[in-house]
Amino acid sequence: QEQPQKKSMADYKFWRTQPVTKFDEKIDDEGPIDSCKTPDDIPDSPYPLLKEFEWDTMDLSNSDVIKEIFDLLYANYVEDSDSTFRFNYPPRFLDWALRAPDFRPDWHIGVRVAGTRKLVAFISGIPVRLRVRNTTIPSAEINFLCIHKKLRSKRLAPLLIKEVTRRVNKQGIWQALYTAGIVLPKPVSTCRYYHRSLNWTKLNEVGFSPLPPGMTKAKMVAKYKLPSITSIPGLRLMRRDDIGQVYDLLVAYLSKFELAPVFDKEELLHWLMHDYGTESVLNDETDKDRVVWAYVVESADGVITDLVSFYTLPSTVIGNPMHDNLVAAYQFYYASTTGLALPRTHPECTTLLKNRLLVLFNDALILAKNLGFDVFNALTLLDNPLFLDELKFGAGDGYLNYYLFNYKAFPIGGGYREDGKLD
Ligand code: NHW
Repeated sequence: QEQPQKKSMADYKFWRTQPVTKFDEKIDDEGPIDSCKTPDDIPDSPYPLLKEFEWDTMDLSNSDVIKEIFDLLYANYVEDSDSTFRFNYPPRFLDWALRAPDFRPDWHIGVRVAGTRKLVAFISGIPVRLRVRNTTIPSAEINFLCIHKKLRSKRLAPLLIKEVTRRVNKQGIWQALYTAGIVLPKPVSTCRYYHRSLNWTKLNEVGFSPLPPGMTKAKMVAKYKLPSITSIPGLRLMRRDDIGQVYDLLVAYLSKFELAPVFDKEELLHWLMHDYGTESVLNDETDKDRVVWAYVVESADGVITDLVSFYTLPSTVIGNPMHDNLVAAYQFYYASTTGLALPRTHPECTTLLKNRLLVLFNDALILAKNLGFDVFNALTLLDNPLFLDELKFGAGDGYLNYYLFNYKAFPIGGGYREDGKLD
């Protein structure tokens, strides 16, 4: 299935006024779109809202406030095209995603009904540094834009976007990264979702995986069967004191790619471990509230050679008599020393790395299956095209478009698109 046909710029009444790349724009050089401003050029007070609404800064250190955001997203956030599934971000996930190191409370923006204080819209930003090829750009990552279903199509989204832009600009930050399933002007990169069944029977019962013609249910279950124990010696849950080696490994691996975040060790520890392994939160792999799992491969002499991680994202199953929840593991950061010393174009590099990733991700699938996940999701990014097909991932209906705000850049391709394996 193709992405919906792009509209022309004229159709985007809001986006055509913003500093984003136009669909037909020819890019001659990479860099900011808008002329340089300073925080003093930016208004001090929020954009006016209709009088029945008011802005609120959401204090996520308060569990009641997280619960309010959870409730808004639970009923109103992203659904698939035929409204069978809706993302269901658990409160602990929101804590992890939004209270990252150096987060700014005023970038967690709510809109409330003035009289009742009911939360009806939300948008968030967190600070990130992005590397686009050789340039590192201080940016915001914008996510969780959500408007209550009853307030849709009233042009509230542009106001939320302008307000978060104002607050980010006030900090002297002029660029942002965001992703969306829909096509807006203009993606810098597009990835396709791939899904690997772990519990085919349940996926079939909720309507996610239809029975292909000529197959039986038993054959489908057999197709996706996995061993119960992992195969790589030295594979274990990451510990906080692994961060030095994991950091060096991931930086070296990500340096091959054109678009990547630039973390410091504290940020990386947050993204891979959240607060696991601290005194207050033990490192229990099976903790039912855990949001991120990171594993490393440690060789006999104590060297970490590989990293693999995934996070949990349950979806509500809408109107199904048998199941109300589908739990997906989403592939997250990974890295391997295999092939790193060779130039990336070297044919042996690809073969070695492919063989390693096949084993590493087969083990990741086993871990996720044993933790009770129903499906393992991945995008066509990093080196994924080397192993997705062989590990029985299937192409999904969804795409994820990556956007840069106020930065024009040449298109960024997938890891191994030239293999012709994508799409
Ligand atoms: S993508 C997930 C977005 N959320 C959902 O899909 C949840 C369910 N849907 C809703 O809540 C991940 C509403 O439908 C939303 C739109 C709120 C989506 N991104 O108010 P109106 C993110 O969170 C444009 C950007 O009438 P609505 C990333 C649309 O094209 N723009 O619509 C967020 C139109 O503009 P146009 C989107 O349905 C990134 C206008 O909104 C969009 O009631 C944000 C219509 O507004 C989307 N996902 O509410 C950008 N969906 O030009 C950050 C629709 O076409 C930019 N629109 O007339 C960077 C800012 C920071 C810069 C710092 C330097």
